[in-house]
Amino acid sequence: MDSLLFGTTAAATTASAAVQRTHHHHQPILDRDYDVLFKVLLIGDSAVGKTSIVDRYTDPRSWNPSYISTIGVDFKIRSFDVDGKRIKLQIWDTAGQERFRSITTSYYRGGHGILMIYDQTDPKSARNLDQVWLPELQHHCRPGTEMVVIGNKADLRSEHPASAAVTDEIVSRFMGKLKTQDKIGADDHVISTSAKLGENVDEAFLQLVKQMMKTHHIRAQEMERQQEEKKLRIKSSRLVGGYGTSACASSWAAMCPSFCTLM
Ligand SMILES: Nc1nc2c(ncn2[C@@H]2O[C@H](COP(=O)(O)OP(=O)(O)OP(=O)(O)O)[C@@H](O)[C@H]2O)c(=O)[nH]1
Ligand SMILES: [Mg+2]
Repeated sequence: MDSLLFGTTAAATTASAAVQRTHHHHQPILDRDYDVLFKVLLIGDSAVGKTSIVDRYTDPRSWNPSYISTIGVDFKIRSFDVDGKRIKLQIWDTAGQERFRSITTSYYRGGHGILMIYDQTDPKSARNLDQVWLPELQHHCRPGTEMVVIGNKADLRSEHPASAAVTDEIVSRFMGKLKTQDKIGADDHVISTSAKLGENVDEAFLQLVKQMMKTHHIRAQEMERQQEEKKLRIKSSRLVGGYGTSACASSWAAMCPSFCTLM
């Protein structure tokens, strides 16, 4: 009787430990504070206002008129809801200075979306979209990375009308090129922001989120389809005794490597 009791208790303890382990194993997924995680990168020449834009976006009251050049990469977070889904943005604010290039480009690969930024009164920053930033992006980003072009410092246009006109000209040629190469949609246009006045900053991020959501949605559907196929394969493999599940799972992960970060 004693041993039976003892046995039962021991079994119960083991079972509850197993439950706890299972529970513990699943906890990080249940406790996560988002449905979708997007990694967003800001790129563009030094001093175009990347850090000012991120600061405005993550803290609406922030504005710093003095220029403190970013060293390497900075990192900020903002979460919000879209269509009942909790979206979390991991924002990587890269340094524009060339000496940090090897550090900053190592972040491109993990990005789901890119904000490409120039200064509306600095023709050189616009020329470099084509000469520096697009090649960097093509070289280091995953295919399918979403992109939005931002013209910052809209508030300075009236002070520098001549350079603003030259910059506009360069950018419209660049946008034309992106469209013909299908890098952006036919209706996509430059978003004009002023980090100083806090104008259009939220809209710029929202535009990118919309584009990333579309891609995400397509990926999610594709995953569901593949999962269904996998179930069918497992069923049929039980019948014929073929296919290992783990082989299916790993080829599935290889086909969609970025999905772990999305879901
Ligand atoms: N007038 C005006 N000034 C701006 C605006 N955005 C940024 N600035 C100023 O431009 C300077 C450079 O801004 P940052 O945000 O540091 O530029 P950055 O692109 O992060 O530069 P790096 O970190 O070197 O790549 C700072 O003095 C900002 O205050 C804007 O919309 N209007
Ligand atoms: Mg910066």
